[in-house]
Amino acid sequence: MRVALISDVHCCGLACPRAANFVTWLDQLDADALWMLGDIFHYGWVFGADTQPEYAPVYMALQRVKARGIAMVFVPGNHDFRVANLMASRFGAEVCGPHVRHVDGCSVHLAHGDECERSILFRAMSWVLRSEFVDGAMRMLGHRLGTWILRRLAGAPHIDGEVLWDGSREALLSHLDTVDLAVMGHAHFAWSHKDERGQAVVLGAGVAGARLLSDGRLV
Ligand SMILES: [Mn+2]
Repeated sequence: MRVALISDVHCCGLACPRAANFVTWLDQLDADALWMLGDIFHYGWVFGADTQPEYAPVYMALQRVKARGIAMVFVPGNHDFRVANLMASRFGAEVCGPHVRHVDGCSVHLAHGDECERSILFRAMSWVLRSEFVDGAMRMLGHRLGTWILRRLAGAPHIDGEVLWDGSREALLSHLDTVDLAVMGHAHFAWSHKDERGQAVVLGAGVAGARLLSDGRLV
C-alpha cells in the first residue's frame, strides 16, 4: 500500500497558490490511499446545502481522486471540522478524529494536533466555533456572508512554521508506547523523531510537508 499523508494546506480560495498546488498534487497523486490530517481548508464550512464556491476547484480535484479509486481518510482540523460530513458524503472519505489505523503491519496514530493546544483562548474559541449556535447562525447568514466572517476570524495563515511546543511533542511521543508511527500536523513545522519504539512525525504544512507511507514505512 502506498499512503499519502498531508495536512495544513490552508486553502484560501480561488486565487490561493497553495490551493492550486494542492489540486495539481492531487491530480498527480500516485497512491492507494490519501490520509488528510486536517486544516486542508483555512475557513472550511458547509452552509446547509451550499458548499463554498471558493473551494470548488479543490472539491472537483477530490472528486477525481475518488474516481481514481483512492481511499480517503479525513481527520478534521480546527479550521475545517465543519466540512467533515461533506468529505464523507461526497467523497466517501472515512472521517475520524484522532485514531489508530493499521496498514501493512504498521500501526499508525493519526491526529490533526490541535487537541494538544493548552491555550484557554484557543480552547474557548474552538468550543464556541463548534457549537450548534454558531452553525445555526452561519446557516442563516448563508455562504457569502458566513465565509466573509470566517475568513476574518481565521486571519492570514501562518504557513512558514510555528514552534512545536513541548506539550504536543510529549503527547505525540507518548503514542509510541502503543503504536509504531504517530503522525500529526497543525504545527506547520516538519519534525521527526525515531527511537526503539517507533517514529513520531509532524507534517510540515501542505504539499511541501506531505509524506508517503509505502509498505508500512515512511519514505
Ligand atoms: Mn490546525
